[in-house]
Amino acid sequence: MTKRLTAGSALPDGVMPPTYDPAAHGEGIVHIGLGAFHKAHQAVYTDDALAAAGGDWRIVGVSLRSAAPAEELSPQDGRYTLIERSVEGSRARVVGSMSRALCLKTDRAAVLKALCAPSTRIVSITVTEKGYGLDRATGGIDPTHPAIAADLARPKAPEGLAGLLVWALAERRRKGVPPFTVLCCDNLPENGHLVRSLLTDMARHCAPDLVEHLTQNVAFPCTMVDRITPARSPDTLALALAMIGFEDRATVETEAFRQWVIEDHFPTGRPDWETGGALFVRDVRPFEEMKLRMLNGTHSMLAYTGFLAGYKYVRNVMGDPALSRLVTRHLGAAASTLDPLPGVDFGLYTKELTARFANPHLGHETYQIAMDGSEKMPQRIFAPALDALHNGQPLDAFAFATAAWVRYTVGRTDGNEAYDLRDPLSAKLAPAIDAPETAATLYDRIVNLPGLFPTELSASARWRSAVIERLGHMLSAGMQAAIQSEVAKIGD
Ligand code: CS2
Repeated sequence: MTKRLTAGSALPDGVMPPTYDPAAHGEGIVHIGLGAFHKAHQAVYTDDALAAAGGDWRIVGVSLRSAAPAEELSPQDGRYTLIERSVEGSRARVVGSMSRALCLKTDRAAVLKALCAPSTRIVSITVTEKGYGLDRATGGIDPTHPAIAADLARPKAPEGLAGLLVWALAERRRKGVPPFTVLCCDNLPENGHLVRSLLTDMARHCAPDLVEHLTQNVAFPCTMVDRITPARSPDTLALALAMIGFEDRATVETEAFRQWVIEDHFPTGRPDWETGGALFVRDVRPFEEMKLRMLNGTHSMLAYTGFLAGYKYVRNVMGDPALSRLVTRHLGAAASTLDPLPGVDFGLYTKELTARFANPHLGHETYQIAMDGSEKMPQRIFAPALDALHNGQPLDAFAFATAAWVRYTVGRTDGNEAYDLRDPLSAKLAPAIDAPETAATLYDRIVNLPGLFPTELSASARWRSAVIERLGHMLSAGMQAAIQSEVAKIGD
């Protein structure tokens, strides 16, 4: 029987082990949201920082609901193989920065203890856009979000992110322990500010005397995070076994590229993440806008069009000449809405993104990116569309992406096969309606859902007709035909 990867496993040549002794370093970070992205990104930067500069910064990984990540990692002493896949080939390294993996549901006492420990100086988060329970319209909590509702009802036994962090910050204050820094690593605009406003509102409801402490004494640096990390497949597990000679149920595959831009505001210290290439800046916002609009916006556009055109992976979309032209157009349109960013060449960034999307070794599914559109479209597509409207720039690329998303919410392919929308707003986006809708009625119903579209954008007649015309074509002629006629509009 193949042995499982552990701290004691002798790794073959060519597989990079931790170049430091992980056990000699204490814990300093609790990370909430133990998914593939954290394991491919922040945990790797921390691994590099521990190797280069040391410090007690190992990570206690926590998932809120699923026991699977901890079940995978714990028998492996927190170790896992990171496989970087690029045109140059695949490289494997074993990451040692995760000291323990826990699940709030099953290891509650240990999680709460770690959150209150004076040694915990940072709590970082990747729970995806929908995990926060944020009401976009108010910037506060969404009381209908299941975890927020549960925590409002029982604030002393929190289950969700906002309730848990408010509880932990209150406990630390009661015990005279300095607050930890809250580091949001999800693809949200001004993510630190959003989480501060979420926690402050949560505190208003369940710990009013904490509000001032939260706003005055807790740091919420904003960050831009980037590394394309597909969901693990059976092939990933087989590749890890072939590369390291041990069974690794916690392995993760990703691209070679990675980027992390962080606001340097860590009152209780931080690892030397710059040793792994992180960039510390005063204002993350322009980097964040660039990445959300160019990388993520184009991702969403190509996911809806590509999925409906029958393409499973992003790399297949890039192999379609018509779609790849629409990708280039979208990148250009998104870049035109950005203010110049000293030291960054948007043209070069476009080239890099195109090559990253085309990576022939990554199995990044269009269906994975298509998930949670209602949580992603506002910052990726509607915000730059509004800027383009203000600037008098063409709306075509954003209108096309929006039409593709609205088309996707119908939940049936052009061949009439049903698929699951996987969106927290599924019930509202695709309610049971007897008669098929026209492009106009479908669009109008969705544009009027509260909190999704900026009002100025939805009120624009130019925008409305640009979306409806394209949506009508997608519904009547199918996605393949709509792609062709969109390309014909670009000209040479
Ligand atoms: C993607 C992102 O699934 C998605 O919505 O756009 O996860 C993307 O791969 C990452 O943000 C890349 O850093």
